[in-house]
Amino acid sequence: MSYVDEVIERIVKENPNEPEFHQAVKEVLNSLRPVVDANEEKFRKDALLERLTNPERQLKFRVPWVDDKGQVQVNTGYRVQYSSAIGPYKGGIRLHPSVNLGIIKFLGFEQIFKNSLTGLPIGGGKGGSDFDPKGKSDREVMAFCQSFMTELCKYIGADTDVPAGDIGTGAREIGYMFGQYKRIRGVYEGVLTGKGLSYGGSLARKEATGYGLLYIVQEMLKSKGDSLQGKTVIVSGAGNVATYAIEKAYQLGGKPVTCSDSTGWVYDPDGIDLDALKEIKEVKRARLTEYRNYRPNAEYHEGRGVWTVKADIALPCATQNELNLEDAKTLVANGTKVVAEGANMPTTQEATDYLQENGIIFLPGKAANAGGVATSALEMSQNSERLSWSFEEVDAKLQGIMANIFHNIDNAAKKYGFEGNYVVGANIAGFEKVVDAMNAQGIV
Ligand code: NDP
Ligand code: 2IT
Repeated sequence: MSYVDEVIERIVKENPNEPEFHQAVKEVLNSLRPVVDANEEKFRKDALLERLTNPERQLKFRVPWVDDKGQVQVNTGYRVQYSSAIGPYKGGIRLHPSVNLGIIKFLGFEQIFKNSLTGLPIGGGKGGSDFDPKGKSDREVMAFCQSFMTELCKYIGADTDVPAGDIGTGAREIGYMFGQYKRIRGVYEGVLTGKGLSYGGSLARKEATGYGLLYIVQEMLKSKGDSLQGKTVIVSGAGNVATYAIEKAYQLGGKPVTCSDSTGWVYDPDGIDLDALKEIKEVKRARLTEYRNYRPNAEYHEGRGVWTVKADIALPCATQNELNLEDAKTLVANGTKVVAEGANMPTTQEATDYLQENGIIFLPGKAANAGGVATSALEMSQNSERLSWSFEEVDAKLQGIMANIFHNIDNAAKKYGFEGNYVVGANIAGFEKVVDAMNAQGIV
């Protein structure tokens, strides 16, 4: 049996009931075959893939807090410190009822390669909790965040592990967590990114993931003599990534016509009303059902259905496995040309295969959504030098980083004979730097 198959089999056996983790490991290791097969003897002897796929450390802890009725609630907190081969652990904190260890491991594993692709010195990690911020008062969210950080603060720091936002964790949650870290540890340092601008945050971090997604799509189109001008874009999600993907799609001449949340989706043939979306989601924290109060001509549908709308470009920006084989068939039948992942692993493996087999250009999340974490690393740099850069400066760096990522994954795919396969290109390009650092640092 090949080394890759052996390690995949072992991962599945040793980590039962973690399907998303298996999915992420299989996707990465399967595309690393050309590199691993060429170095099989050395990699096997060094147990390189076992070390790569086993987190350096996994933390799981109790998070008790008191709700507004005086009832004590108990959630579970996680932080998986996956790989510090190329820098301090770096990755977001997800707050969603679906969070479990397998979800955090899949996200942490992806993060290793994504962070490597940014070209910046950041290792891979991820954290979260099954806490659901939806419908909670500000005081309840603060109570949870303070309790979560009271435990987590023992294990993180500006030079060791730097968490950030993800699903359910935005500026409000980062603020409460930062305050508690500072109070307990007594240090004012860049231990979290995505901070507010008044206490060490970076301009353009809020926009960075969505903007970066459109920058890489633009760079890819440019390489084919095309552009976003006049392109219809379908977007899922209505959170941080989706909102700023929609904003940048407009700025680059595209027309985004959909968005969605976990209850339903909107099709606005005139183009999504960005101000309405921001007011509904960022200010009111409300449901998309409200969208028709702003735009009576738009359609609102319960359930899922964004991928049924005919468009040139599809941007899944909500959550894992939200675009399945049926959706992929619909996209192909509708003549969609590009799928670029704003979310982490939003496309199932079967759907990814179908899209690629049918000539759709597919940009995987670890490349396409890397603009967020890249800008987090820029926030760390600003915190270290105790300076703040202008929006234009950060945005220009972000554009450069996304263009570089595109060319790196494009070149890696070509080098190994998989031209145009950006899944293979991203996994190999991300892996090469990590493996080089691992080899240099000995058996650790
Ligand atoms: P937000 O919490 O801001 O928004 C998430 C959006 O997705 C919401 O509209 C939410 O709807 C929807 N959603 C979440 N879970 C589900 C679900 N199970 N079913 C249907 N809809 C769902 O998160 P972000 O925008 O920050 O994150 C979106 C994706 O992008 C995630 O995969 C995240 O890991 C990834 N990502 C985020 C980065 C960042 O910088 N924030 C960076 C790189 C990747 P509802 O509100 O109804 O739950
Ligand atoms: O998935 C991701 O890259 C993020 N949620 C952002 C991580 C970060 O450290 O900014």
